[in-house]
Amino acid sequence: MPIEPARLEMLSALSRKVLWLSSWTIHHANHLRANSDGLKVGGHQASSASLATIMSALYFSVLRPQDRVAVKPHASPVFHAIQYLFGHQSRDKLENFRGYKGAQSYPSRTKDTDDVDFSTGSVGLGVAQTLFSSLVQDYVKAHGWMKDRPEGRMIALVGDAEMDEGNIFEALLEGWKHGLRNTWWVVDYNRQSLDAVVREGLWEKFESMFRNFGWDVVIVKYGRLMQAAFAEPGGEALKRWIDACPNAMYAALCFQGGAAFRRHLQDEIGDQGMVTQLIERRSDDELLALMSNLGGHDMASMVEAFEAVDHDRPVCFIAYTIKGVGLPFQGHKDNHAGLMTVTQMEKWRAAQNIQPGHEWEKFEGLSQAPAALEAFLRDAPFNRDGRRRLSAPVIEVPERLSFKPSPQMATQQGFGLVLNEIARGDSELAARIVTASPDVTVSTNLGAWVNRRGLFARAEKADLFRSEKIPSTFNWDFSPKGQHIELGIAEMNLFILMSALGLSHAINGERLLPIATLYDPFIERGLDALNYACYQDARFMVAATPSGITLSPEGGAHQSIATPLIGMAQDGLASFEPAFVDELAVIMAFGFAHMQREGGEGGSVYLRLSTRTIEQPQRLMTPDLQKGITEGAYWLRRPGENCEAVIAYTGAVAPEAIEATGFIGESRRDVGLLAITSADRLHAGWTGARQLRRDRRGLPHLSHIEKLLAPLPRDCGIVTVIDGHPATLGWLGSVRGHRVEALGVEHFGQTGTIGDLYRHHGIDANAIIDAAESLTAGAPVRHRKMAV
Ligand SMILES: Cc1ncc(C[n+]2csc(CCOP(=O)(O)OP(=O)(O)O)c2C)c(N)n1
Ligand SMILES: [Mg+2]
Repeated sequence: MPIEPARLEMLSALSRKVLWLSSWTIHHANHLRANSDGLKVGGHQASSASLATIMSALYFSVLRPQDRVAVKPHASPVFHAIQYLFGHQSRDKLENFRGYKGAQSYPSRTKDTDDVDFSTGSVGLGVAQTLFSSLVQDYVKAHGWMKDRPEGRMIALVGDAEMDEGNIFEALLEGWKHGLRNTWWVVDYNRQSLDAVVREGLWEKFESMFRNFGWDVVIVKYGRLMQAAFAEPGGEALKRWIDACPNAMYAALCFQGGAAFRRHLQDEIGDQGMVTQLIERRSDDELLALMSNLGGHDMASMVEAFEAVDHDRPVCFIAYTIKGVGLPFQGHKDNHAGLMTVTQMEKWRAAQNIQPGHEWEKFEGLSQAPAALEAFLRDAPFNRDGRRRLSAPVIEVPERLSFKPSPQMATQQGFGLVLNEIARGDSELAARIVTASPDVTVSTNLGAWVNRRGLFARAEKADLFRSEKIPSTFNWDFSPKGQHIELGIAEMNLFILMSALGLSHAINGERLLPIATLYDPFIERGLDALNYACYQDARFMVAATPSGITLSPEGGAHQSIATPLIGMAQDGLASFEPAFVDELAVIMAFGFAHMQREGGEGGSVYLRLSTRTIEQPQRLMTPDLQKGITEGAYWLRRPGENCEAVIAYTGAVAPEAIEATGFIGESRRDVGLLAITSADRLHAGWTGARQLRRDRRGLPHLSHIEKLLAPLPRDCGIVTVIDGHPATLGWLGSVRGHRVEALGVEHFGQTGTIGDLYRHHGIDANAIIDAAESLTAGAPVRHRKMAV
């Protein structure tokens, strides 16, 4: 349906204002902000301008409150300008764009205050997140939790060069497998990347690819002026010329202006009567206006294209645009970091009837009545429900999670056992857990959980092996009530799905407790997505297993060395590496609660687990022990007053640490054994305590690790040992000034038995004994472990 003229007029006026405000925001940050440190910020004016019309069409007219948008990183100023017009963004924050506590360079859910749906910045991730958010919405709906809330559309505004990011393709395939709905991707087809002009004919590749994955494709190439001109005599020839013009040439002519277009058209089309007249009828300015009237800059074309969609199939819009449209560097291949000069800005300001000093006035220079514009904004469907960020009650977590114990177990096995116990019950916790795994469901011990809770799909699909009565350990039935989402082997997808699931409370108003399982080394494959999930404060649990060189026979390729450091360094992620299953059960209970804590208190959880079967301690889980486990450490053998050496270990090397402690104890007066369940929480506690003390707020505050190490004499040595990078625990010596020998793995591994590899990398009992010996005075330790 053609858009009504009155609405079109309002939208066009607001879109001009958005272009102005977004450009002014950047200009202000670069040229006018007081106390500027002299750094130019660049990088936004041209890239933002591309999307001013499309985003105005969406936010001021097409979007509904339940729709969620991932905005291309460099369109952040456009987003903020729109929110400013809505009254959701302050002038102060715009004036302070990219400054301390100002509006963010790239839209940020957590740092911005104007209702960003998805944080973007690392190109590609936000795009895929819309797809997974749509799957999550389907999950919530299939489980009967949508109530009367309407389905939202998940929309991404995508740069054309952004489409190079591989994670987008991975997501497309996954979306196809799951019958994706309600997803729109709008490609800003300005045919420019950061460095240069993109390849010819890219749109055809996009079109066939999207269609191949079951998407509708809508190409919005020509604006209304163009369409009208094509209908004039000679218009066909003009259209042919536009279609044949190479991207770089079109961009260059947009930069050069109307006279250049005229020269080129005349040279290339020659004197062909009607088309020549068509061109001659227009002044240089009119000709430029015509040639830059691509679909993505034409409000009517965009609104009509969006509103024509009357189904829930996924749609890719390819909207032709000009990078930097309307600005002096439009189309220039170097314009990504281009900034308008003060003189250019002055000229543009005057041309728009904006008086000096009135640059931030919302409706300055527009001919429409301010009250009418105000009313139009107020009545925008997008604003109908007020606050769009939802919340959900906390799901109760039992104080303790149980599992069926055995004397010998591995933490990976324990993880499966704990989940199996949860799955057997009918708690709210059990109902809200949703698991996902990139083709390693069974090999990470999720099998028992999946057998009980089933796989998720919108349509029922029975396990054929079961219906054919062929014996199989696993029940692979799909249903809308299933609680496991099986993914293909793409760890990026796994973490983006975690991000989408882990924001369900805020997006769908229904809390989910997502758990991902994967092999520990492949965390690195999905690391940027994991980082972004944490950055936008999504809440989930990652069980990564097997880890380290302990998976020994599987070889060097699957061994993870850096992941303990990643776990420590990743903001928003509390990482744990328990040695025993009773510790793991405590950590998982803590984790489910931690995932639901508000604000800076909570976060996501990373469990680095192992397939190594080790002897389990038979002990009572006291509150003290529980507290030690969640805070990161406890004494497995408490040191006496004259302690000479402490062995501090993490994870699967527990048997070596225990054994070495026994040997050292024969020759040293007093040896302590410190079990470290979370280097991350210990370190964070220590940093936090120092900060508190510096702030001098309240009484002197000691962190958990400071308290644990306090009784040690000054000359006591500490040997740390972990199947991971030694720096993970190496810092322990700085806590109270003890000498440390940090053992760990620093090189890609060999294949072999655990014994071979621990010896090779120097994390076996004898290496621990050697290290303790070198740190302490006295005769050599009498006994060593015999080679087997
Ligand atoms: C993962 C990642 N790599 C690199 C960048 C740096 N970068 C920002 S935008 C951009 C490309 C811009 O091209 P396009 O997506 O077409 O957007 P346009 O500026 O044309 O609107 C690049 C390489 C980034 N933000 N994220
Ligand atoms: Mg581009």
